Amino acid sequence: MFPMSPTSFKPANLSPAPDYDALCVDISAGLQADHAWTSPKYLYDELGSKLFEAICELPEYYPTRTEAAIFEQHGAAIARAVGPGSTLIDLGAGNCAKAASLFPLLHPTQYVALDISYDFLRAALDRLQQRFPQIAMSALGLDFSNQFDLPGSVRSAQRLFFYPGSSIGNFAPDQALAFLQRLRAHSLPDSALLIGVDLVKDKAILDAAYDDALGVTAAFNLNLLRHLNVLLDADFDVRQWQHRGFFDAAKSRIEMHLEARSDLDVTWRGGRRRFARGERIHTENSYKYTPEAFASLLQQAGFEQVQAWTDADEWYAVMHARPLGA
Ligand code: AVI
Repeated sequence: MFPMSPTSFKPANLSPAPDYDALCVDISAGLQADHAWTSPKYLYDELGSKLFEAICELPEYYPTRTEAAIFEQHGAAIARAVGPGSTLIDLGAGNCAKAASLFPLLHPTQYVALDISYDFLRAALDRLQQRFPQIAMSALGLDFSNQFDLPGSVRSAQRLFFYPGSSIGNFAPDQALAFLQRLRAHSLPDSALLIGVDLVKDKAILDAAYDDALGVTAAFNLNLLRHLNVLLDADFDVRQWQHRGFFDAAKSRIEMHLEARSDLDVTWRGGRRRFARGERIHTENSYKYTPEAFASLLQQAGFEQVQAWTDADEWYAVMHARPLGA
């Protein structure tokens, strides 16, 4: 029988008292590097997550709606590749809305939602369980971008690792390969991967998607400084910085930066730095692939039988693959 309420797994490393000293040392090192940088994970405090949801509604930001359109148009073929009764493992589930919209198409038996933000996830899953009582549900508070373990409550049968939204693009290709290899290591012969991949396209389209007319992406990027002020007790003045977001075709990636509008000094717990006018903090990369390049990355990671569905413009792909030798 399926449990009546979702089960949970909250690992020790997500206790309510994170190691702030280690975090400060980590962020300080990036801010003091020759080319200052921060991890994109700091874009997502509470306001940052809301701003990202707003980005997904923008006319310029095509990935969200294009991925949804691919599921709409090729749903039957995707459902055939997946097969009913899967253990749907949602990597970076957030509010679980994307996976939930696919339940009527994919008919999973178990839904396992993973997200670093456990409390948010727990609340979303409780609501979802009411709507889909026939699906067994578990919430896992895990940072799956690093090494992770799946608890015994996760069924081993028909594991479907679901990684939508082109989040794979926020890893550098070598990190993306390592991540896919970790998924391969958690796969059994009847497991599979269903992943959203943003494709290389015209620079003007990509530039607009990451530097929209309303300035929502600018706000999303600048909000990182507010987050650092809270995390590090820093004194960034948001008005002294501007957003830069552009496609670098040679590196096949979007780069997001924050650029100092004038010479300025910033101090934070454990560090300080003078930024010259025009100097930048590199805040995010978003890699874009050709279908062939991504299929080859999948193969290198130990996946085969790659199937891909794209929109008519070939702006985006949803890919399904099985572990090698399955
Ligand atoms: C979450 N990730 C897939 C987004 C992207 O497109 O790389 C993050 C984002 N950054 C700016 N706009 C959206």
